[in-house]
Amino acid sequence: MSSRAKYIMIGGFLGAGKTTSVIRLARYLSDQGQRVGIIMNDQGAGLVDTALAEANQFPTEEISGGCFCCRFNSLIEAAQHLTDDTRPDVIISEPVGSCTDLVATVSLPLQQIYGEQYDIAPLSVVVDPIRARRVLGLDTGKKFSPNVIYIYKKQLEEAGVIIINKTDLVSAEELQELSDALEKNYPRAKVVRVAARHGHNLSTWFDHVASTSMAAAPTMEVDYQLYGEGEALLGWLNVTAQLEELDGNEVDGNALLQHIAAELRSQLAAQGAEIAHLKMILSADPSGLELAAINCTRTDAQPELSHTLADPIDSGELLINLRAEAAPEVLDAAVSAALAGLKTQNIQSRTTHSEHFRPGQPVPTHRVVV
Ligand SMILES: Nc1nc2c(ncn2[C@@H]2O[C@H](COP(=O)(O)OP(=O)(O)O)[C@@H](O)[C@H]2O)c(=O)[nH]1
Ligand SMILES: [Mg+2]
Repeated sequence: MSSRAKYIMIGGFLGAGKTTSVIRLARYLSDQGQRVGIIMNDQGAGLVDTALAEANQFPTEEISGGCFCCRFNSLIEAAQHLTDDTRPDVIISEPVGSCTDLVATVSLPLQQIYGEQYDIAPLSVVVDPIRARRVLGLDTGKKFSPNVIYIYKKQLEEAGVIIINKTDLVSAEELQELSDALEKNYPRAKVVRVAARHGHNLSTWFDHVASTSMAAAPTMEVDYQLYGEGEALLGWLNVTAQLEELDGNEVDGNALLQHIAAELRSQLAAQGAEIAHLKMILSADPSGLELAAINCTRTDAQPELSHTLADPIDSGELLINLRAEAAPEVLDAAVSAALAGLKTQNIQSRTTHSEHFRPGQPVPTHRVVV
């Protein structure tokens, strides 16, 4: 085996299934005896994804407060930390779901500057089939604004592999139609179909990225003004709160998460805000190993628990990451109201971290033009 670490980046829009896939791939490769490290990236701090990767006990670094492309040196430092700690054979990274131009600003600079240390895999771009069908005009339904869709399509354009995830959510005909449209519009990419959460059909994709290096291709054109405007339409919110049942009675943490998600969803729907990804974790203990997690990836989708707590709790830490097409203040108001409303259930919420913002204009550290 080469002494270079493999660098595998799994991109795709918010909510597509990147984190689920990153954790699946980490497990797949570590079962084959490879040492794996993970790098998570987000615009804010306090990440549900990092907590999930750590709960799976993989060495994980988090780059927060900006994306890989704009914080390239932080990415190198994170990779170096992993190398110092565990000498991984493979580094799997998840970029921010509203980022594009990753080949020119991350993969190629890594290859050109650090090519002796890293072997760069083709860029994977994961899509949710319901979202992708709407974006490609195969279905009607609530969509993002054109500038956000510009980013979505740019993500597809630079993909080496397009992964249609969540195949369990659409019919065989819908899947075929989407797959045909993707192959026609993005002929450079290999298109695969998986259900990451269920572990279906992952090995073709995983073996491909683990064994192949990124192919040379002309740099994609990107209008950074449109891209920046698209990102700025998305509001981001991260909140951490300590929850406590005031009489010390135990409550069902899974039902509590579902209640908070339903409240948030109905408030955002009333504001016409399209949810890109709402994810929340309720941890029962400081180790972060016992947790419940819930996700909602469209305003018209039901929130779903992906991890559940086995036992009732009398207190816990709630982590909320919300990304939606709405002003950040709208997200903050919805979350504040949902948390204050817990009083009716005799639950006190004390916020310990709170930030809401729009991502700033992307200014990549490097941009390699081929
Ligand atoms: N139905 C279904 N849901 C999935 C599948 N893979 C992931 N999800 C769900 O999609 C949501 C978003 O997943 P996540 O990995 O956090 O997406 P990310 O934002 O791209 O990192 C979570 O609720 C996942 O459980 C799948 O194969 N089928
Ligand atoms: Mg994620």
